[in-house]
Amino acid sequence: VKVVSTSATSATTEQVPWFPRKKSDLDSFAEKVLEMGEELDSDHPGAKDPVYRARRSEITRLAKTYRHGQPIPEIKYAPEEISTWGTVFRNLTKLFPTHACREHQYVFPLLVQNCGYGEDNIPQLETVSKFLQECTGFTLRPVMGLLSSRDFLNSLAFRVFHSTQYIRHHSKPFYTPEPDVCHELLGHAPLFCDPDFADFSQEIGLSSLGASDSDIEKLSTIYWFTVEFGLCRQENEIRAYGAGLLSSFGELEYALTDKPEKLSFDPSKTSVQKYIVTEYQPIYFVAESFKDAQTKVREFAKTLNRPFSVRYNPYTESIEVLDNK
Ligand code: NLE
Ligand code: FE2
Repeated sequence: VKVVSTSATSATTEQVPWFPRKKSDLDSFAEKVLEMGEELDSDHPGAKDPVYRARRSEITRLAKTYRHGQPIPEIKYAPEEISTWGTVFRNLTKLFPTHACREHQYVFPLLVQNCGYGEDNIPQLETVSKFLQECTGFTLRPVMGLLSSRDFLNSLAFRVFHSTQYIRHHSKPFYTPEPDVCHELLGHAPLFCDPDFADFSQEIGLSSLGASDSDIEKLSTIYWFTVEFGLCRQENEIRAYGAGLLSSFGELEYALTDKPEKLSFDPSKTSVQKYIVTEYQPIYFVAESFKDAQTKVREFAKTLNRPFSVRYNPYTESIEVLDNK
């Protein structure tokens, strides 16, 4: 890990992991992807499909050279890609009225009206990013594949969300273990339009700046069980707000049945729960309300080990480090 001094004036020089201070610092993450970027694992449904592989590397190459401030490159999706999107879109929109949280249901029609969401069209990240920016100041940034948890969470501090632009393999439309454009646009984007959810996500990001490796692990586990796979109680029913559920018509349906275990969301327990990344989750955490989850995560973040606090300055798009905790 690179280390930096948190403060030039501080008498004791605190050594903490490097973290981005301004939005353009996120450019340094562009080439550091963990997996599923250009090479596909052998058990990936697209691994033995040379046409799919070539298409993936064409799209990920654009993400690799993307830099802060540039418009996100437009992708001309092929008919087969649009048909995969169509299958996902049709099946999910059937489930949303009974399975999605109310925030998602409120925003979804706005995305249809303003951003070209529809069965026959894969919206462009650039269009959606501009819309999000008007709603909550969140923007999207193209990415090749999975970033490290630290890099991924750090970018949330800037209200930047890393999004893939390629689509899942057509042979498994109902579920993919990795993010793809369906997951980003149908799962994540609607929630980032919600001001409370945006604050909540940025809060996790701010807590992750300069955090120890073990705190990063806790925060990314919380992220996993909320932003990715969170359930919540609304009008006495359980609904999904996690993007991993809202983009998988297989898992969305399964999650609200009696098959998985459902525990109450509690950051001190949730942050240490083990999870699998390649199958439907055996355990979900249910938040009493969206606001409640937000407050609990905020309280939990205060208990983490960090000798300073941070604040985001939206005018300069940079992080201010405060010596007090
Ligand atoms: N399982 C999700 C889907 O099929 O859309 C993607 C999850 C990414 C973390
Ligand atoms: Fe995700």
